[in-house]
Amino acid sequence: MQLHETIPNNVELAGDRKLLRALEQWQPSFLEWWRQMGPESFQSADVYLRTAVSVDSSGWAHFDYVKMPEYRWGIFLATPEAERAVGFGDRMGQPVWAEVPGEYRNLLRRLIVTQADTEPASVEQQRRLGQTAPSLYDLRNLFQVNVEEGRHLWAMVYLLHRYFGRDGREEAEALLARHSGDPDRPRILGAFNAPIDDWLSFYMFAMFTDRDGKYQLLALAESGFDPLARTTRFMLTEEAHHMFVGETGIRRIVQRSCELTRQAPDGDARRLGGIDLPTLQKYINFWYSVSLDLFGGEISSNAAEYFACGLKGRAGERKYDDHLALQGSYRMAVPEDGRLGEQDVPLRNAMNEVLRDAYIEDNQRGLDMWNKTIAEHGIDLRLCLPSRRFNRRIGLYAGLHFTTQGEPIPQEEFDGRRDEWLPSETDRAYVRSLMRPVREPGVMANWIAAPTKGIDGKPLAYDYVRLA
Ligand code: BYC
Repeated sequence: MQLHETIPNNVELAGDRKLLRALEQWQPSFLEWWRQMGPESFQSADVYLRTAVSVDSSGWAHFDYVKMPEYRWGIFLATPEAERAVGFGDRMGQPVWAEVPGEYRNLLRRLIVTQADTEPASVEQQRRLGQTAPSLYDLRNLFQVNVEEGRHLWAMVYLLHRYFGRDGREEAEALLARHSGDPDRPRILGAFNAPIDDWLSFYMFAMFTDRDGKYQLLALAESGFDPLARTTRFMLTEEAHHMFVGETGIRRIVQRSCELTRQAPDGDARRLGGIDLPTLQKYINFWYSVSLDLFGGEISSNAAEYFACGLKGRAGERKYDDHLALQGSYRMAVPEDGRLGEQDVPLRNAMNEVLRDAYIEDNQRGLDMWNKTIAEHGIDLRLCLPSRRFNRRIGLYAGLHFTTQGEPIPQEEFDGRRDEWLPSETDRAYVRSLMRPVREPGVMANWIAAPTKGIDGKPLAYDYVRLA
């Protein structure tokens, strides 16, 4: 079968011989990468997966059993908007670009490569998790997320091959040559080099890191480079499921943790094999802070340039009144000699921070849901998001030390209290010790509650993964 028949697409692949040839050359490398770096041990299992076969409402969620290497990684762009114009920045009101404007070629390539790099990175980070899935339902969700990240890689590689010529082809190869955590050729952004070797980290990643993905994609969905805007718009429909997996995964752990806390004679869920709420808080502190780093520096001339050129906007640009952002400023806390002062930063240079604000607000909604579950069990503790200054590696607060409340403290104090705030080796070892596979349909590991319903209207006790 020819590539354009196996790759469902709405980009007229069959009629574009040059593109078809380029993708036909890249596909074997991709499949080789998937076999080497994708989910370990489950390549021949039949997985009940959702595949997008078109962008309309009947085609974007087609469910069936599929072996992962045979997944149909489609290339889809959202339906074009007639007479779309650049919605922000110095080119505001001009027609959007159907091809890459020569003067923005490098900037655009960099944005697309950074986005693209995260997709295979996450598959690499999660490759061993299948061995310890807490249920068949969760195992299937992991694989759904993995194949969709693979599809997102295809989406970005399509843009590189179609619009960036030889440079694009080289970048597409390089995407398969960098690897998460590789000391010589690591992935580009920090959080994508952190190992994910337990399911608590996986749900945290899907909650906090995938949500960075949502906000970066929302910002790119505003792009004046129309193929990028349309590609990311369609990716967002899939991203929602990844965050659902994270948010509900943690909610289920919280629920089980509360049940076990109530049952344990001394109120410690660990005694009954659960994950206690204080440990959950530490994992939140870690994954939230590394995900905040993914938005880049608070003050960024790169972000100002992306905005000025109409390449990357704000999430939901339409809800703002001023799309030029030349007048306003953003007041932020800036460290000065061990204290925090305030600085007014020109709005365009604060675009990373504006996007981070929208992200933080969205996370808080998820925490409110988890806290509702805790309150329903009559437990006083509440989970919270630490300060945006806590544990940062990128931007104004990098290299400095703050409490989870955001107060500056000396390094010695931080080092002394580190294990109070972030998962200690003992915490990690404990969480890892709980990771044992459960493969009987409908049964859950002891440390996580059952979800409220199955997938695609199927019962919970369904064979979501048929092991070969
Ligand atoms: N780690 O001006 P600055 C997703 C670099 S997740 C390492 O502060 P800028 C997904 C930066 O490259 C979404 N380096 O920020 C989720 C620059 O380097 P150079 C991914 C970092 O440029 C789960 C320097 O520091 N999408 O989709 O505005 C599963 C100064 O940068 C980091 C995107 O990222 C970091 N955390 O960068 C699967 C969208 N942060 O050039 C998928 C595309 C910054 O000076 N990328 N640096 O050497 C962008 O929009 C921007 O590049 C950034 C911010 C958001 C990364």
